[in-house]
Amino acid sequence: MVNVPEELIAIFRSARRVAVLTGSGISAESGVPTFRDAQTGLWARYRPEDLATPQAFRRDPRLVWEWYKWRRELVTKAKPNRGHEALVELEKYLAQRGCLFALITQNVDGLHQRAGSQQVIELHGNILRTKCFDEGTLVDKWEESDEKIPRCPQCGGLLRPDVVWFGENLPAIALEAAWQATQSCDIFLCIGTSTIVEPAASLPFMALQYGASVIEINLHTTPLSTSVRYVFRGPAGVILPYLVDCIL
Ligand code: BJW
Repeated sequence: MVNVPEELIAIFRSARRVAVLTGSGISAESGVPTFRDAQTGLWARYRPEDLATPQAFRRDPRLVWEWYKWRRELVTKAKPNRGHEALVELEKYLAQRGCLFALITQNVDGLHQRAGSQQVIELHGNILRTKCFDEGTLVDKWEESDEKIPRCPQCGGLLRPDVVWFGENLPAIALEAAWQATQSCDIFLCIGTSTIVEPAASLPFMALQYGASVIEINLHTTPLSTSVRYVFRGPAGVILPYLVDCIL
């Protein structure tokens, strides 16, 4: 089934710093929809400009709130899968050897943390956190209501999910940490992302420029595929556990 070259196993065993970038594909086997997959992706049914921009929220906050409420419930019920778990095993193995590990994720579902990953950098926020649309302050306690969109207890502004919409800057600290990990790693694993959405999409290319061995795990070809030496075609929930078993 999966052929893991001996040289790749050797690269992992001698690595000092490993960085991983994940996208929605790693959570697909937990039942969380991706964005751009034909048929099953969220953007096959909804238009990003209607739901995932600040302008969309200003135009129709109820529509956006309802959509995120549906997704929040879906994510809350989802469980981490074998792909998430394999990354926890990899992090433990590397920690035992004194290696640095960073798990950079574009996902907002928190499944890496729920699986047990420790060093998670969330580039696009977290759907389970809520913040004030006007001031950006995180709000812990608010009441869900069918009639009204919850409001900020401090300023009365509308609340929104703490995720990064198109046209918004990524959290500066997370992005800086992602660049740092990418530029200093020996191995960069790119898992379940279409590598289309910037600035995350540039990270594997940056890793290549800085001399890392870059590995892609994806069901399909992406703009990254032709640039990297190690490509594994298949579900992350199958490939990752196998790869990690070979390394351990
Ligand atoms: C499997 C699998 C299995 C399936 N196993 N694999 C430079 C050039 C052009 C445009 C821009 C640019 N710089 C910035 C932009 C604009 C924009 C952008 O990138 N647009 C592109 C669409 C072109 N970027 C932004 O606006 C970002 N902000 C920014 O850059 O600020 C500065 C700035 C502002 C304005 C102008 C210029 C600069 C913000 C981006 C925010 C992205 N937000 C979202 C929504 C998050 C909240 C929410 O969840 O609702 O983030 S969009 C969505 O896409 C989500 C994801 O994190 C992100 C990436 O998607 P991902 O994870 O890759 O999913 P898919 O569906 O695309 O791919 C899934 C993959 O998995 C596929 O390849 C499958 O084959 C695979 N797969 N099952 C393994 N079992």
